[in-house]
Amino acid sequence: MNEQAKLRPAATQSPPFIGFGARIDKSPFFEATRRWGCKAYSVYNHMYMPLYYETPEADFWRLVDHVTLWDVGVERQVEVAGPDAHRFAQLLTPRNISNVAVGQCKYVLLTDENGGLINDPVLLRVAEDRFWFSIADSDVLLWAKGVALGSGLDVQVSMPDVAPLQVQGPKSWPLMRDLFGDWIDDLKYFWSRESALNGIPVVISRTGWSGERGYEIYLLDSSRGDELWETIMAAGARYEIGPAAPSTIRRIEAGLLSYHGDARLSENPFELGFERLVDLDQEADFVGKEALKRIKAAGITRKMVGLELSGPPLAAASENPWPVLTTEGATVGRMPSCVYSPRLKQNIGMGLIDLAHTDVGTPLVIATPEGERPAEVAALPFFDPKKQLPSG
Ligand code: THG
Repeated sequence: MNEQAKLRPAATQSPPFIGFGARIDKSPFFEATRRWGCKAYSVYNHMYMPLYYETPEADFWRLVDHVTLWDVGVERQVEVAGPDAHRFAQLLTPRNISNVAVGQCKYVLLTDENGGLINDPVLLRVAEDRFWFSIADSDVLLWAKGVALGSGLDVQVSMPDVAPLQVQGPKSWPLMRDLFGDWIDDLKYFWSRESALNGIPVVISRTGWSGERGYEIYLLDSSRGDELWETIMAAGARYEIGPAAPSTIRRIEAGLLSYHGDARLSENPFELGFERLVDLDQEADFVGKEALKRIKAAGITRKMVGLELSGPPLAAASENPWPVLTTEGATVGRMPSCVYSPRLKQNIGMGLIDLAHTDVGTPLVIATPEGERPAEVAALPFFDPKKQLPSG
């Protein structure tokens, strides 16, 4: 380190750039996101993912009051097709998917042989013998290919050229009706349907990562990304649409898991409060079944909880998980996700804490980069506890 750098603490230096290059892929909407003023990107599934446009807070208000358009081309589809597709899809997940109808979607977990979390995708049954795992940030294509090789089942595992957009916010409903027709009124939460917009082939699902009412539009012809984006923006002008991205504020309010940040292979579904996504009594086998039976019988030792931090808005984002301590100073967990909610006027977070300290109301201390902050265990989600906004 040179002398000048030593004099300046890291926090006061402007953050370094991450290079753009051929090793990281661009979605069919990438040029549109640049044109519409995306100010920061992250990397997710080996692709650039927009983070925000105006400010994270302004984008949040537009999401909860109006409607926003997100480039989530990073949600790759791992397709499982062939005569044994249904059996193989079941082999990959602890959730019982025996009754999933064509057109239906399910939030599912994928686990490894130890019951550790591989991914938490949305599953779409796009045809009788064709399933899409719409994945979070881990290499499910390679995992699924490996499991398929050893399974002896007749399936093809691939990653088709499909790029989703999310249209999220209360006004997504009238906007989607204007774009696609009255049948949008009948599309139920976690159902999907094939459609087209000016001849652009798409799949529509009523899903999303916002805790608000919303839809996803999966583009099937990647040469027409720009056209699709601009058509939606033009139709959305009367609803005050704006470009945005997965909102950290809104998803922590909703208690939605961010894979790899909040949990990864080292965590199991029970620690994450996902009992409802695990069916140990089903007849079918799935990867991790025996391990999850053992974990359930032995009981978990730590749990994901909500945390409310007192004090003024925190400036620092949780670049690294912050240590969570008891009021006596013993480390009892970590908090990977934390944000200031301008609606709740509170710093809120999610963390994995030793079980003895997870009752709602338990006082704790968070060691933030800005100093120690008193905190309290809170129930998840922080907002809309019955999840009526997305499903209503
Ligand atoms: N849509 C699609 N693919 C995705 C996401 C998405 N892939 C990446 C990431 N998001 C996957 N993770 C999630 C996490 C939560 C939800 C969806 C995807 C979700 N949860 C609801 C909840 O917790 O209230 C509903 C859960 C349930 O059905 O029980 O929607 O957003 N295509």
